[in-house]
Amino acid sequence: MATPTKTPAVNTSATRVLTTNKHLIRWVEKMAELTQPASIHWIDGSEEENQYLCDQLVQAGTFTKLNQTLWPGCYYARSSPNDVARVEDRTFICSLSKDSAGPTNNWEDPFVMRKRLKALFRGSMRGRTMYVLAYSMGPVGSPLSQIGVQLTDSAYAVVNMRIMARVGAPVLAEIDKDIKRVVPCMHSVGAPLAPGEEDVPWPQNDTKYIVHFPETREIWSYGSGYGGNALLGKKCFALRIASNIARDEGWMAEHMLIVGVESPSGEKTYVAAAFPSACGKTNFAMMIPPKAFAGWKIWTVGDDIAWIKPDKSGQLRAINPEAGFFGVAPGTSAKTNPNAMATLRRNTIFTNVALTPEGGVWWEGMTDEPPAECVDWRGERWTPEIGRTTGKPAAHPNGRFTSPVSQCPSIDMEAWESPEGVPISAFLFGGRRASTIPLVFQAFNWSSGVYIGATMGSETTAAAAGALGKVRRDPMAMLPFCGYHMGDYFRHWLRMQRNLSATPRIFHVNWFLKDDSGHFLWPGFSDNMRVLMWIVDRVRGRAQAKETPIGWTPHYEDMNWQDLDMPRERFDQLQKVDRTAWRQEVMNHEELFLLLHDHLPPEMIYERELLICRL
Ligand code: TSX
Ligand code: MN
Repeated sequence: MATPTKTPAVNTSATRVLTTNKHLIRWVEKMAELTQPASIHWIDGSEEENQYLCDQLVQAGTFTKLNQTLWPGCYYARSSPNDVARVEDRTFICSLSKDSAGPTNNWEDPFVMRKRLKALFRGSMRGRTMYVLAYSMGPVGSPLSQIGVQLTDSAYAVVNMRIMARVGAPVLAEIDKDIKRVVPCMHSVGAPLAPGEEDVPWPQNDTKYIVHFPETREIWSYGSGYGGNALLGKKCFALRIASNIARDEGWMAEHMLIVGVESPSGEKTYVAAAFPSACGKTNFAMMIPPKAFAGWKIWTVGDDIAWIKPDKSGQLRAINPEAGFFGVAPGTSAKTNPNAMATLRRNTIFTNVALTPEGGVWWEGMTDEPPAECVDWRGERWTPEIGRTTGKPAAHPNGRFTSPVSQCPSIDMEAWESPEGVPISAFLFGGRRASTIPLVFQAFNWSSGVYIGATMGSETTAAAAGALGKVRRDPMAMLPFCGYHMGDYFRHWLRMQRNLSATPRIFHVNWFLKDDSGHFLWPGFSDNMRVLMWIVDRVRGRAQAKETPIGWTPHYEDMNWQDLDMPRERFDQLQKVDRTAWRQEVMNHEELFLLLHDHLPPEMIYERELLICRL
């Protein structure tokens, strides 16, 4: 199955200090004194070093090398069943005052938390190597980029971070220039090894803490080796800490994908979009237009996070701070997302999916036919029959692939690493809503658009989450990721307009409307291009629109229906604004506003009143 691994070469970079920055060296020494690692390894980011770490992970049983003919450069990992997702109830924003964290974040007094963390981290790396991982979120040297240094006892975190961010020597060189503040990130899986004690494939601790200190710009993560808990550049830095930096410095750290829409004449329009989870964000970011759109192209810049800043002329420009995709595997297929499937064919780390007998991977939705037999994400034998009788999936629903952005066929080669970022012409908000919210509508102006983003929500799909089909508000898809009070976050959005010469147009989309018998009204996927084209035409001042109480909506005639059976009646149903349903909708907005009332900008109240009047 897996090809035998070579004995790792001597790890020459271990214990070699790769910086001249005295503050960094002193901090690393201090943290080593606290956590007591057996050795320290400064990550240089080289190919040889990565191979050495992957070999180590194979030896430790964390990684299985996949069949290198079918899956070149790919590895497979299974986590502990107790460490499969972000832990929101263990995630803290430790600002000096509870008030600045807001009611939607967990808060603890920073002095109390620091004491607790010190106790947890004391000796937590015993018997392990502490890796010093310098990383840049955004292209190295870009004025929009930020630097972090993660100290971690997880080689799994290091090799994943090497895909997700720019790491090692070039970043250390940037640190040595001493021009940018560095965000210190402490990470321990919390599983020290006694002398002679044998390691487990997935070390972790049942006690978990994901802690952010917004004022001192620090991250401390304990007990988990998984995804957003352990790859600290992603949700912890690029969203929770960066949202604080962005508010202070007048830019935006958003949970948004970025795509470029190219017309047949070569005109490129960039849009950024925020969707809650389970809305197909990565699919949208890599969308292939239908045949009817000959000459149109979607270029991927990012699938998860956007850092957006006004340039000197007052135009918003965005970068993708990441260098990889950490995508949900189940549901990803040649049908739903061919570009993702092409991206993950090589140099990819798969976590918590199923392992096939030929040394490949599989997950629910990848193919119509499941493999006759495989090993599931728990390491147990799985057959379609076992799946049917036990109801257990082969892959964990949150199973992931970690793949380099550069391997995506739709990657915007010209622009995705441009240090100045791409110009943003439109913001899209979206949600999964079976009724009430039309396929697409455009906000009247910036503040009504902020209101639309602030009140967006999605219907829950997971029966396990309780109330199936209940709308859960997720403002700008930032509820779990805003590192400060959500009310202040809306205020920051409203304030941003003052520094802009041309404000991006704001739209809301909903691919998930259903008819009375529960069938989807909109085909979705590639056909979303039809909506995107109207959006681009609106931005460019080319398309007409109809005024409704909630915003501007497309005329049937202004959309391209070639190769799609879309009767006018069906379109009317997709674009219907039901005043009765909307009055109920606005009532539900109040619930969120009451929660945030003491920091809610008055504009949000005014926008709600205006909407009620129009309804
Ligand atoms: O990702 C999705 N997108 C965005 C694609 C660019 N999904 C997948 C679910 C989210 C994880 C969608 N599902 C989309 C969508 O636009 N739309 C739907 C709903 C849907 C599902 C199946 C069909 C149609 C719509 N199938 C047929 O019509 C045959
Ligand atoms: Mn995300």
